Amino acid sequence: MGDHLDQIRDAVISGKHKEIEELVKAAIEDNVELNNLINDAMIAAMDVVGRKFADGDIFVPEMLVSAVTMKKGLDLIKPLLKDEDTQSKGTIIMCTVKGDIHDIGKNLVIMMLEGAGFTVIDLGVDLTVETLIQKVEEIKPDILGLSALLTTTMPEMKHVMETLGSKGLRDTLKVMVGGAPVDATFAEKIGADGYGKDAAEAVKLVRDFVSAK
Ligand code: B1M
Repeated sequence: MGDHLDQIRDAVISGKHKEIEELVKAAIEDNVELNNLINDAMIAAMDVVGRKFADGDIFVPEMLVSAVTMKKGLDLIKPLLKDEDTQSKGTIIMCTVKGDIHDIGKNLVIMMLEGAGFTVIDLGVDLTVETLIQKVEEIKPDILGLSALLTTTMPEMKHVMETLGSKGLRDTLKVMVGGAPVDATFAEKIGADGYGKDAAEAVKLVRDFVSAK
């Protein structure tokens, strides 16, 4: 069991994108818990990659190959997280805010939300507030999820909140924020309705939003 997790973690760290699928398939066949695969192997690997980057031991290209490797692994896990219940529990728009192209965390949150029975519309990364507002007006989701991985893109979340307010779009819309540099204090400060520390907490928060409606 531990072997699988170690091998997958090492493969993501060293960007072995050609080997990752075989490793993940083998772990799934051996009934390794999906939560462990995601948290203890893949996310743990990304933490190491982030530290190596911060220490100057690796650079953007290596970080990118690790990201590609993780995505390939997650793609195999995604279908296994699906809820059998086909009735949607609510609609969520998700995006990474303008200036930020990190999407692994957002995609993971989406996978878990879809697995929990929510309909998720993914608007991608580096999303301008204008496009976002247009989509919120058009789709009228129950919840909007904003992700940011850079300290420099956190102010864009505040900008989005202010724009939603000025357009009168906050009455029925709940807003959840998340991403490594964000915390509950920041969420409260910008007037968001909640903060998801990780994908599991994001699902719990969304369930709370929907049941409070
Ligand atoms: Co970048 N990057 N990166 N990067 N990158 C970080 C974030 C960094 C911390 C690395 C470091 O220095 N240690 C650093 C930011 C520093 C800072 O702002 N303080 C950094 C930097 C500096 C940069 C560039 C500026 C580098 C450069 O060009 N010089 C550049 C910026 C580009 C841009 O966005 N404009 C850049 C680029 C990249 C790549 C493209 C190479 C690649 C991203 C590929 C991709 O996403 N498609 C990349 C990567 C891979 C990382 C690290 C290594 C890993 C991020 C990740 O995927 N983590 C990252 C270091 C790190 O985080 N340890 C780093 C795994 C993922 C599952 O976790 O995204 O935190 P995370 O998501 C979690 C939670 O945060 C939460 O749930 C998820 C699951 O648990 N969550 C939500 C996330 N969103 C949520 C939304 C919610 C709720 C919960 O509700 C809406």
